[in-house]
Amino acid sequence: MAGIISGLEDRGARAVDGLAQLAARFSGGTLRLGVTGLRRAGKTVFITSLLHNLLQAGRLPFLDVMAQGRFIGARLLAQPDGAIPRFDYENHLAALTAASPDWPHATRAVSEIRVALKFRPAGLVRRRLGGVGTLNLDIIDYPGEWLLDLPMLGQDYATWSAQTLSLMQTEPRLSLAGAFHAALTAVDPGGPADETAARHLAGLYTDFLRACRDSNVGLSLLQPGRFLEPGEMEGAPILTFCPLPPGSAEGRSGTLAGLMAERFEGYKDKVVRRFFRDHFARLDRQIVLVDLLSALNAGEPGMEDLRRSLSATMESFRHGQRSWLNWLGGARVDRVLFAATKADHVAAPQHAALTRLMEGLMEDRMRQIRFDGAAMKSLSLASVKCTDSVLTRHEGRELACVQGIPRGRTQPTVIFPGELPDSHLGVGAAVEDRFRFTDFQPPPGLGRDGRGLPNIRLDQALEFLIGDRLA
Ligand SMILES: Nc1nc2c(ncn2[C@@H]2O[C@H](COP(=O)(O)OP(=O)(O)OP(=O)(O)O)[C@@H](O)[C@H]2O)c(=O)[nH]1
Ligand SMILES: [Mg+2]
Repeated sequence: MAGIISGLEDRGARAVDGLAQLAARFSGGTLRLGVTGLRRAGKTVFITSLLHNLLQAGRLPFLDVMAQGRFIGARLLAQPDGAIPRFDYENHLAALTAASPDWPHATRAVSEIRVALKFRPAGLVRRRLGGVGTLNLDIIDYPGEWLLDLPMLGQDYATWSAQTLSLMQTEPRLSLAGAFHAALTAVDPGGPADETAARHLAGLYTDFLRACRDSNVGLSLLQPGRFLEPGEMEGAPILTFCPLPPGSAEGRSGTLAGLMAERFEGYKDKVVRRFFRDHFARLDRQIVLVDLLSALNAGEPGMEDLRRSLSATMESFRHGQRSWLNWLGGARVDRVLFAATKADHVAAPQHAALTRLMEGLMEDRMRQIRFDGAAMKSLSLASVKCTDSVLTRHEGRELACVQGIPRGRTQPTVIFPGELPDSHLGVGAAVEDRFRFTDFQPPPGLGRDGRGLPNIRLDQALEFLIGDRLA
């Protein structure tokens, strides 16, 4: 009898165990978080601060799992894809927390990281079952330049050439494209497919893209991204093309335009499609980091360039509700967070205006995402808070300023960056006297208090992005 009872107990315990595991898996599992942002948008700093705050159970007061005391801890695990380098969390953190702190370098290749989050589920039933949930969060970092290749997937060579050359007819691109335009007038797209000519033109076009990137005029839309950050493709023939005036020659092989068109298609197929398939096709959640303030420094053309680049890029992602049917056709992103980054560049009373400005700029794209059925939210955040908001008086008026150490300096300075406009429309081209959004150094002593890196609204971002999976 005793044997039967213990056997029953055993089975009962196993069943409870199984249920607990199931319940835990239900609220945990694996989540791929897509961090989408153009170059310098703040991806690497965001990922580093997010990991640090999770690993230290740090400054995330409004993340429910923390606020409710259910968070057990976080650990870095081996990433699922052993063929990709691991995100260099330790070195990025070391740069930020060094005696003379600095920002991580611009990213030059893809990397990946997995962090496991352990927590006690919130529901009474699941708690009674004694389950502990584990959520594996997978995140990819990559050079922002590569993101802008995604819109090329929907274009053929003639369309891409026409769009690119038309953009190059207006300032500020026109002045930067002098040498390339001069060389174009001397070539015949219908002439023979001469490798030397192709190399020469592609070289001049790459110089033009570099000049755009290095200029201070807020040019975001620079394609193809691998021309600027070739990664492992440095010197590959597939990178030897450029836009040519569209005609009929691109359809004829043996012509210069035909050669360029073949390489364009090869680039799409071997580089862009592969990048998308390997890293973006299976995202569950997405945060879009928007560096609005740098664009605003460049006036209305800078804002328009940012809008155009981000909107085109966002078209590549599949947004919508999850359903069993979706699983057959590949995952959909069911939550999208638009985040205006570097909010610490402006004083706290301006944060709502910063968010509104981003919402205005991305209005069409946001409407589309909502229509597709994904949940959406927008906010402004700082992954690493480098300033304090201070009020000063100037000519009898109170001004909301920020105090921090401007890049390249050593002493804290009070700066009035300017008041944000209500709309991106009508900002005008000459904004030098209105806005001065300065870059700041990371403050000294970061991480020394053993808590997470100081930030603005990282907890709210995380609550929206993964909070439901930690419930
Ligand atoms: N003040 C402040 N500056 C930030 C913050 N996040 C990023 N920055 C600034 O923005 C720069 C770019 O940030 P990254 O995280 O390297 O940007 P990224 O998107 O990874 O850029 P790529 O690697 O070039 O694609 C940094 O060097 C900082 O100057 C922030 O939270 N606060
Ligand atoms: Mg980076």
